[in-house]
Amino acid sequence: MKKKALITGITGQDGSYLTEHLLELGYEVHGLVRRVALEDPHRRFTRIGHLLDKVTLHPASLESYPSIFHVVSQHEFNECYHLAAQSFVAESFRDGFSTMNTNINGTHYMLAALRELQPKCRFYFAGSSEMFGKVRETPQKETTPFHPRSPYGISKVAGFDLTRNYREAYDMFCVSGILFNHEGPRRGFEFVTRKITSAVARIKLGLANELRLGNLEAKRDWGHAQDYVRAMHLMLQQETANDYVVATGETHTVREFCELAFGEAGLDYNQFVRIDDRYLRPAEVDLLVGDSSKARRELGWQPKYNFPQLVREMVQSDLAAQRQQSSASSNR
Ligand code: NDP
Ligand code: GDR
Repeated sequence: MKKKALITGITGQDGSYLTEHLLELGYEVHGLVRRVALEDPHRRFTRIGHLLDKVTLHPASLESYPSIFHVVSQHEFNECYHLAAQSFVAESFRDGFSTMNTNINGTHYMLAALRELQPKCRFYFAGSSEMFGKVRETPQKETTPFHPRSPYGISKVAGFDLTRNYREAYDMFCVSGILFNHEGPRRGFEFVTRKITSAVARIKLGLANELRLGNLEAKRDWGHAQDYVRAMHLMLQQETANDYVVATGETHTVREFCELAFGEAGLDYNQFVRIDDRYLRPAEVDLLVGDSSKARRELGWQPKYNFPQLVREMVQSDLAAQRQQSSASSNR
């Protein structure tokens, strides 16, 4: 019997890589998507366009319990990966209310529907290193206290607590991955890594002459999303439910990312990067670096990509895409 997985946030970066991974493992994959996405597939399904004939999509809204309940009542799922969220930290400062609503209530609705209809379904919650925020120790591990610094971080702490509470109160297999930043060519353009690599491509091809950024000294532990979705799957294959930090253990500044990314295209970032206060955050997370030894020991997980490989892949992918776009528009 094929295992059935339900992925919320299947149209996002992680959802698309996780779908590929689960299909390779022989899973039947279902995705929960917004109804508007089904109505506008060319724009909304850019990351899963190549997978559409291999997955089953269900329209639902994270803001509506009945719509989630309906999807969960349609099939018997073995595993549920709850990845959908308003995931952009800066946006959560602009609209903390909708971030909280989507991220906290959406998670609660998923858990409540599973408890009611399929308590045996294993549940993965997409926790985040943003929960550590103003870090109390370095590196951060599963036992490090949380101190979130944004509405987004607060919403993820609430999701983490809900997940743990369903595990303890109802004996359900519910786990949280505490994942540090993970990137790749499918990363959204608003996040700093993709903002940098897409700008490098435009600058290299003479389509732009500067890149405006905020805090260049923030330090992040950046891994590759393809490596991180493997850890999500492994967490749901364990005998007992447990939470795990997933990280590379290396930290780099945004400045270092710029230096490497511009360097990959033969450019000097100093000539193009400008500081713009609009991109500074009211409260910043200065330093993140994770200790993932528990995941490495218990899950047998380790990343395949290192930092320079990640940056190179993102820059080369954006250069190729930009060249293709430029030649397509010059042929018109
Ligand atoms: P993305 O922003 O790429 O994807 C977010 C997904 O959530 C999209 O599929 C989006 O759908 C969906 N979504 C957002 N709001 C709603 C809503 N109201 N109703 C239904 N669906 C919604 O995020 P990532 O793939 O990078 O991250 C996946 C998860 O992991 C998120 O929960 C994120 O917070 C968390 N995380 C990510 C990390 C990272 O570095 N990438 C690190 C740690 C945690 P649509 O396409 O329709 O907008
Ligand atoms: P983050 O990712 O907030 O860590 O959340 P992001 O790439 O947005 O920011 C990383 C760091 O870069 C600094 N920065 C800028 N960021 C953006 N977006 N744009 C800029 O112009 C800019 N200039 C400097 C930021 O201040 C920050 O310090 C990501 C998301 O994927 C979350 O969903 C996830 O939970 C965490 O990673 C782990």
